[in-house]
Amino acid sequence: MKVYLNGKLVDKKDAKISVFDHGLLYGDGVFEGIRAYNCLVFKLREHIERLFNSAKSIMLNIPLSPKQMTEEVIKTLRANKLKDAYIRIVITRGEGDLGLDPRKCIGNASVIIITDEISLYPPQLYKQGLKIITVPTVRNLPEALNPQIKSLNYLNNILAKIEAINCGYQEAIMLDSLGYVAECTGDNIFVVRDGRLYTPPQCMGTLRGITRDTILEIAKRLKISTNEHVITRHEVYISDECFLTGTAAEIVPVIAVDGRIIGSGKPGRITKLLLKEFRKVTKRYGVRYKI
Ligand code: PXG
Repeated sequence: MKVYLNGKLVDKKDAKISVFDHGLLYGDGVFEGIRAYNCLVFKLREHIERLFNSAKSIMLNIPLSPKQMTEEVIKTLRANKLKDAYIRIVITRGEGDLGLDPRKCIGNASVIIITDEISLYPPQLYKQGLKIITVPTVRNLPEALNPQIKSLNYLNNILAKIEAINCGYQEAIMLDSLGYVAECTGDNIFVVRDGRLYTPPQCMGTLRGITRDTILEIAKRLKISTNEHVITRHEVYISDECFLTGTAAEIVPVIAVDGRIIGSGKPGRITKLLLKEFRKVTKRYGVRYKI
């Protein structure tokens, strides 16, 4: 496997950065998780835009233009001869001293692009659906660390994931500081009630997911009513359908939340329709490449 590291394609074993990198010492950096489907990088422009926005917000200068970043992603995919892939872009503050001050990070930010086979949830999960719970760890407050910044500091989500795993679940709902449903540890959440689609607005503790946006676009095209609206746990419990969205997971049906069975206890009709349409869309929008 070849990894892109600061302008060079290096072997996996040589893809190393300094222990003084502030990405490691403080989680000071940003990232994106992207997917390629059959030589099409799905919504690469949107992912790169979000990456640059995350970086701007933390005053991290990415030493490439968005166009160059696009080219380097494609170069890395081609070097690994991957038609289908999970792509991780990581930008770290770079090598500094043992203090927080980012000005002490000499040289450029580090740019890492890893492309790998996708590790998918097992297919039966999409047929059977997932049971999830709400966990005590609330999502980061936007006024403290805005969830729109995809920073290298994911401990908030990892703590919630640990709580879910400790209780025997794979995924968890995180609430915002007011107790409304924010999102899951690595996915956005949707509910369906009376044929209408609801998802929390991006302003509280919710990342504006690219899969989330895609589902909203598809639903509008299919004339399904969409509402970006605060959601309580009660509204999740009494929903007809519930599903999660994310680049890695795509659309995962949820069949129980905190012990309450959702709808019929099986993946819902609208969920299945949106998953089918989503898979079509992943063949259409993005940047194509040849290997
Ligand atoms: N919310 C959070 C907190 C995320 O990290 C999403 C929603 C979905 O966004 P996209 O743009 O992918 O539709 C994410 C996605 C994982 C994993 O292993 C997921 C994400 C990041 C890192 C790992 O599931 N981000």
